[in-house]
Order: sequence, then C-alpha cells, then structure tokens
Amino acid sequence: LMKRHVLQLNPILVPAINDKLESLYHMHRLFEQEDKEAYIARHGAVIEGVITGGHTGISNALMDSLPALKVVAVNGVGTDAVDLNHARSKGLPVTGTFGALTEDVADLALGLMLAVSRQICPGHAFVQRGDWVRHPSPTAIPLSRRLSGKRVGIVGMGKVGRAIAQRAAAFGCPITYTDLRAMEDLPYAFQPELLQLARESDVLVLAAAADKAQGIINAAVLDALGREGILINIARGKLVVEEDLVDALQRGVIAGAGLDVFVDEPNVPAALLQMDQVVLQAHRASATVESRTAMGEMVLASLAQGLAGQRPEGSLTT
Ligand code: 8YV
Repeated sequence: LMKRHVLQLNPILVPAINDKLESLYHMHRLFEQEDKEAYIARHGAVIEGVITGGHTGISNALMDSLPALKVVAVNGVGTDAVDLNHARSKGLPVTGTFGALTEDVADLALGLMLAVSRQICPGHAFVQRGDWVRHPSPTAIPLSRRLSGKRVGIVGMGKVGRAIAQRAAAFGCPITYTDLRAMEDLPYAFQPELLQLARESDVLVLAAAADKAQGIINAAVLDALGREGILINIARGKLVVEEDLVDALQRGVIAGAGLDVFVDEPNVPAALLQMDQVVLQAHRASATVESRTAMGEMVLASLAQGLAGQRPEGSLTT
C-alpha cells in the first residue's frame, strides 16, 4: 500500500500521535529540514496534507507550491495565520482543533491571574534565592493583591472566554464581557465598548480571535484599565500594541500583566524580562498532554477525511 504524503510544519510532542502519523502517512517533517525551500521544490508535488500550528499557520506561497494539497489541518484553534479566503478560493479545507484545548487554556488564564495578583513568581524567587532566611522580616516582601471578588472583563466570549468566565465566577468575580454581539445564553453583563469594559475591570482577559482584532489593546485601553489593573493574554500577541503595554507597565499605568503570547514569538520585549509585576509563559496554554493528545486526534481525523476527498468535519473554508 502506498502511503500518502503529509507535510508537517511544526513538531508534535505526543509520541502516540507521532506514531499514528508515521504508521498512516509518509511524513515530511519540514521543521527538521535545513533548506526548506529546496525540500518543498523536491517533494511539494506529492504532498496532499499539511499539519501546521495555530500561530504559525501557512503562507499563501507555500499553499500555492503544493499542487496536490487536499487539506490544511491546523493543530490549534486560532487560524489567524492562515489566509482563509485564499484557501477558500482554492477549494481547500482548513480545520482547527476547536474544543480540544478549552479547559487548559482557561486554566492557564486563571493561573496567570493568580500569579500576577498574588506575586507568586517573585515570592518563589525570594524563597529559592535563600532571601527568606537572610531577611526573615515580613517587611522583606510587599503585600500582594486579592483576586477573589475582583471585576473581570473578558474580551472575546468564545469557548475559551466562557471557560475563563466560569472559573473566575467561582472566585466570586463579577464578569463582564465584550464581543461582536451580546450572547443571550450567558448570565454575564455585556459591554459593547472595549474602552468602557477596561474602565469597569480590575482584570482584563484577552480570549479573542486575532483575525480582525489586531492592536485593539492600545495606550487608551490600558489607561482605562488603570493603575490597579491587570492584563492577561492567552490569545494572540498581536491583539496588543506591545510597545504601549511595555510603556504602561514601566510607568505604572497598569499594575501588572500575565502573558502567554507575544507579537513576535519567541522574541519577548527585553523590558518585560526585568519586571516583577509581569508573569511570562512561552505560549504554553494548550501545552498539556491532555490537550495536545485531543488536538492530535482531531488533526488525524481531518487528514483522514480530507485525503479521502470528503469535507473534513468543521472545515472553515469548504
Ligand atoms: C498552540 C494556539 O500554540 O490553538 C492555538 O491557536 O496558539 C496553540 O494551541 C499551537 O497551535 C500548537 O500547535
């Protein structure tokens, strides 16, 4: 039996998923190739499926250089790095792993909210460095701030936004959200204006798709969030004007930030690396065995359907 050819743009960290991919397909692991262009020139003609990551996507040029391509399976839920109109014009299905990572992304959002409010990372470093023994006086560490009961504003009320709301509600936090429209099935307050939402929030959490929302968190929004305010981003770096965020943190315009995503990953603005009021993660919100396994199974299903000439379940373009 001839194995069909699948191009994989990013590593997958679940051995069982890699084993299944290897047993079913002739895998082309582009991320291991030194000269990617030459590799595509050599093998592009036979590639029928692509696996890529949410924030890395696929360029139009690469799509166009794979004439036999039948499906692009995004191993993630944010498809902003794929030009869906371009894929649609080619009749090319694009799928995501919708629903597979919701709980873990929401968990990390709450983790960042707690870590920033309660200064968990500086506290850890204080003990780890041996400073607690050297300076046992309670005055050695300033008081932190409570999370419970604080007003939480959520930007983007999709699956992840809702899961964050549920968790924050359990902390007694009143929830307000913004999105393109109010959602009748939700018990939370809707605020159509982002600026007003920021004004009314102690913690502003970004959970929006970035396709049409680039740079919505700017100096004005951060100013509205205010000096006790905390920004959490587990969605996409480009939702934020990063220079404005750095400036707001430096000048105490807001109190702190918990960031899993950045504009130009893996490059994090140098100023953020020095800040005690900031908690940084390396785009890890979906990086659990559970989420990545569920995501991998969805990718496998998309490939199987797409290569069989069927419309993959949940295709965004076909
Ligand atoms: C991952 C993500 O970074 O789902 C997304 O949109 O950004 C993350 O899950 C990535 O897509 C894993 O490949």
